[in-house]
Amino acid sequence: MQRRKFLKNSSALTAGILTVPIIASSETRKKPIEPSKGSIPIAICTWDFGNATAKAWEVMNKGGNSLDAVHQGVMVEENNLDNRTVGNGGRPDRDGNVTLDACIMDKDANCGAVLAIQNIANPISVARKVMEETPHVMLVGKGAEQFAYEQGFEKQNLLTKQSKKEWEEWKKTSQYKPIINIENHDTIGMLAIDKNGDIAGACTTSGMAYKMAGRVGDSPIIGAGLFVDNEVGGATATGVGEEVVRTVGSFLIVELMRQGKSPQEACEEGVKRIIAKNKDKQDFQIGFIAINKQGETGAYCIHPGFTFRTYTTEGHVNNPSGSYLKS
Ligand code: SD4
Repeated sequence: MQRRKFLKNSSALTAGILTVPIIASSETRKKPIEPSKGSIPIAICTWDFGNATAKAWEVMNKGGNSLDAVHQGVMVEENNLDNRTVGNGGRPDRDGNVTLDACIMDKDANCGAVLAIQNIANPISVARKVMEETPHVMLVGKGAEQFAYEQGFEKQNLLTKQSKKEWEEWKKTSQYKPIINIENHDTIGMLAIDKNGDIAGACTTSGMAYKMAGRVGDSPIIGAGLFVDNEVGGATATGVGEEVVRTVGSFLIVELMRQGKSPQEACEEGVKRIIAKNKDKQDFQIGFIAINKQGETGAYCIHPGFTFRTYTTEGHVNNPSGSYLKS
């Protein structure tokens, strides 16, 4: 598909009006953009979740801030029943329960998270309520669910027919084996910078398919699955969460950017730290994306196949990430 070109209109930008393509391009770049050109405003997310970045862009185009953009952006995938790795329709744990993890962080380091919440289709909205309506950062399990009902969220059965059928099939062998890029995991992590230059991030997932009951990965853990520092930038992760938690991956990447690394260099270093702790075992995928205050982006993963979406005034593109292993 022909790449759409969008001219930057600086007067429109100052007036808060962005040039937005009506239809999102589904172009996939051939090569990672490296080093990326800075561009503000911007929305980026893990994997090819173009409808989510399009939503985030639309929100900012209507004058919304980066927090609203990432919130509403990732909700698109939470509501997508065909996405069996996020939100409603997500794959269950090994007991057949869909348990969801999500977190959100704003420009002032306010943050909220829900861990292993059940029966609520939009955990990111509950995470935002935790951030805005409670003195806490994290609510887990039954407590998170109870809080959601108090806030007016509806109880919903999140196990779709298709997910149930697949889970019943899985039970015949009960083999717990993440398949690289195929995935039984495809978390959406999103970062955005609005026209004021403020950064926010959100991350939401159903976690590893057929995980042990009660298992939580990196995605709702501030610093691991997501981190934002409005002075520096933001980072978010996808893949086998245990490995991201062990290196506090997203915080590490933001700190590396604070020390002067580009988003690309910082993501590469983040992956290398994980590799260094797994010298004999590389049969798992991790992907990081990052953004700095100038709107430059970076991404890196272990195995080829990870992509990330960027939406700027230049266009809406699915970008292949560079990878530590080459095949
Ligand atoms: C987890 N990091 O629960 C998540 C899964 C994931 O792409 O990222 N999938 O460990």
